Amino acid sequence: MGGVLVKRSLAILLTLMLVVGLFAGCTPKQQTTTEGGNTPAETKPVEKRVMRIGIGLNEDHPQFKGLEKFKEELNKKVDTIDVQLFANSALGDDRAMMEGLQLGTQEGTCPSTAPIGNFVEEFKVFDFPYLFPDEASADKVLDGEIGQELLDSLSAKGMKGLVYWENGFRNLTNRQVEVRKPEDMKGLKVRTMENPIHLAAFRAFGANPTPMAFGELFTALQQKTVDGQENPIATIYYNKFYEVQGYTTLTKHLYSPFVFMISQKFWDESTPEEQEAIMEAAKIARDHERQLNREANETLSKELEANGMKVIELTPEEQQAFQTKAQAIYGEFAQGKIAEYLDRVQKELAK
Ligand code: KDG
Repeated sequence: MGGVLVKRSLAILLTLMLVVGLFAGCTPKQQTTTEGGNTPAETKPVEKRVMRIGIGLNEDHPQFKGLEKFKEELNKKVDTIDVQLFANSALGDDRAMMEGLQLGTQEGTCPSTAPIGNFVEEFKVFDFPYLFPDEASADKVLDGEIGQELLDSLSAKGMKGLVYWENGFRNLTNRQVEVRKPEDMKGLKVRTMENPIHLAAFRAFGANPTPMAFGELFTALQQKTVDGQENPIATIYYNKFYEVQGYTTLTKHLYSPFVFMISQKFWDESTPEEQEAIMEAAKIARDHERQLNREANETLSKELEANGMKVIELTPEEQQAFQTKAQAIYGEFAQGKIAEYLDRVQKELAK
């Protein structure tokens, strides 16, 4: 009798061990690390959170290289975040991606500051043409107190502004006219970003501006829906605008910053160690991206010419004519909080 009981207990125990063993084998999200490539040395469950980051530019652009750097640096510091990168507006245009951050459908993006003004009004301070004379002045303001205050203001809108990267000084391209003075732009249909100050500036120059998502731009230029557009040299080159545009005029009418941002939700759900790692990686990537972008903007004019474009360098007097036209719109947009920020930026630059 006793023998039968012992046998039954043993059978139950064996069955239980088998079931537990089977389930353990099926447990998902297990990362097996092997030492020497032979036997599993350690089995530890790794809960990775996905961070999808989208941009409008393509994989060749310094902005994407910056994202790759961010991913590499973050991976060195933490193994709990799975960074996935999407170029070419695959997740939408700048505005849609910021809305994606708010809705939780994506975790990161890096828009130009121009469309951010539609979410936080004060960001429009960066849209005044000819505000920054050079990159060093922009760095000083963006990486200083004013830049930080503006980044912090994004949190209330569900976005965590990490740091500023660089898009750069924007220049005009068009299909048919050698533009040297504002009058040459008369009636030219120019695509701008979605921003009222940019639209007003191009109207003041004499053009006929129209806002459009970046993802639609190449086709619009190709199909002649618009005659021209404005972007930094790196974008003109890496997006092959020379295939559909004949002229680049180095108007340098606006320094365009990028804001590298993630959703506030992702940030809040991160541990202090992850937050520190995200911030450090974002800064290393910023320095890398700025360096690559500056090199590109310096050297790629020649490549545009090699690809058949005429690149027009303006004399200081010609440049001044654009600047004078742009100055006329300052009063209309420098109102309330934007005026306060503009005043602070100008004082900082004068120091
Ligand atoms: O990835 C950034 C782009 O989405 C966009 O900001 C580029 O300058 C740009 C433009 O003209 O739309």
